[in-house]
Amino acid sequence: MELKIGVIGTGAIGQDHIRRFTNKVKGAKVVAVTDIHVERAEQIAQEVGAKFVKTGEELISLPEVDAVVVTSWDPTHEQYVLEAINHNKYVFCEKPLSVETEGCKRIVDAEVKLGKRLVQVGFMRRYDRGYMELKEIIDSGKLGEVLMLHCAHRNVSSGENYDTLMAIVNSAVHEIDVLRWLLNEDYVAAQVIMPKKTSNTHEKLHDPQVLILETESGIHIDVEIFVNCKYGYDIKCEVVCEDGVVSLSNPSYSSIRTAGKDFTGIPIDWEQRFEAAYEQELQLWVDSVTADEMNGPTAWDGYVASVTTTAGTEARETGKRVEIKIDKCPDLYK
Ligand code: NAI
Ligand code: ISE
Repeated sequence: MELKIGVIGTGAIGQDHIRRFTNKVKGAKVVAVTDIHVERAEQIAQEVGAKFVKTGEELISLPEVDAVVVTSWDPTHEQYVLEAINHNKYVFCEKPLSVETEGCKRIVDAEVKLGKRLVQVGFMRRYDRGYMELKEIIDSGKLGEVLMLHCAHRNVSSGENYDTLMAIVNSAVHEIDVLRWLLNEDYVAAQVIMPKKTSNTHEKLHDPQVLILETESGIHIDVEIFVNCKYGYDIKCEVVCEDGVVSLSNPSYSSIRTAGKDFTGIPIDWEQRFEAAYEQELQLWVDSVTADEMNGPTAWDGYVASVTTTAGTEARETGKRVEIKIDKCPDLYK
């Protein structure tokens, strides 16, 4: 039996996910879509044999929709996730879970009240082969204790609407989630350093930035966020341990040697870099919904990410080290 999915938001990643559900993921079918950009959504609905409906609320209430995917703009996520929980339906929500920490908390509280996990947040890096290999090596203990992580999140360029706030809230949020998962530890403090600003940016964006995080056991993490690096989409993570160093592998691209030089391809954007991870993320989500047991990034992970990005923002604004205070984790998420 196929899982019948309704998608809210048929923009860039919404279309990508619909394509994955239609062509790659097994055991699922998109049966309904909605977007405030009606014409495009109607066309996409027609292409995949789905129904177009006018609102997210209507889509969630359709009896034929078994599970919901939220890929609309950030400020709309919370309302649709809460609505899906009200309808007792599984919901996959792209990051962020909510634009407010209090909003993430409302979602956590709704799940706790229901006594069941229905929400998965789109932190796809946990499904990337490179990060999974890092986790396996760290967990094996063969390199001893982890001491430091040096990371980079570089994008080719950012649009005019991408501002200083977004470097941490929109981009580094992926490192914030995946590194916590990798280390199996929460963060206790954040700091932000603002290096010399590139001339390839605009007035509203200070680029690059460096986010520094400390974990419960004292591990130091630095994340360079440089969203106008010009040359490619480059994600780095070097884990320094007591008995060795392990670095994140990237998907392999063929290299061309010519005229005394060696050229190796690199991805140009996150869709290319994490294509396999997105596919695996959605396949495992469909499998877990079908099995009636969630096992991906939870609403609690969405809440912790939000607390951390908020602390990062305060650290940037004040120039100070800001403590990260996370509520007690409810049993539902342990
Ligand atoms: P987009 O702007 O291309 O698409 C968003 C779509 O949502 C638009 O078509 C817009 O008309 C629609 N929309 C807005 N409000 C709506 C509402 N109330 N009901 C129905 N549709 C509505 O943006 P993009 O890049 O596709 O991002 C969507 C979400 O996915 C964002 O929250 C973003 O943070 C997240 N994202 C996650 C990525 C990841 O790597 N996991 C990568 C890119 C985006
Ligand atoms: C974007 O919103 C994403 O989620 C991408 O994964 C990230 O790499 C990029 O920096 C963000 O702007």
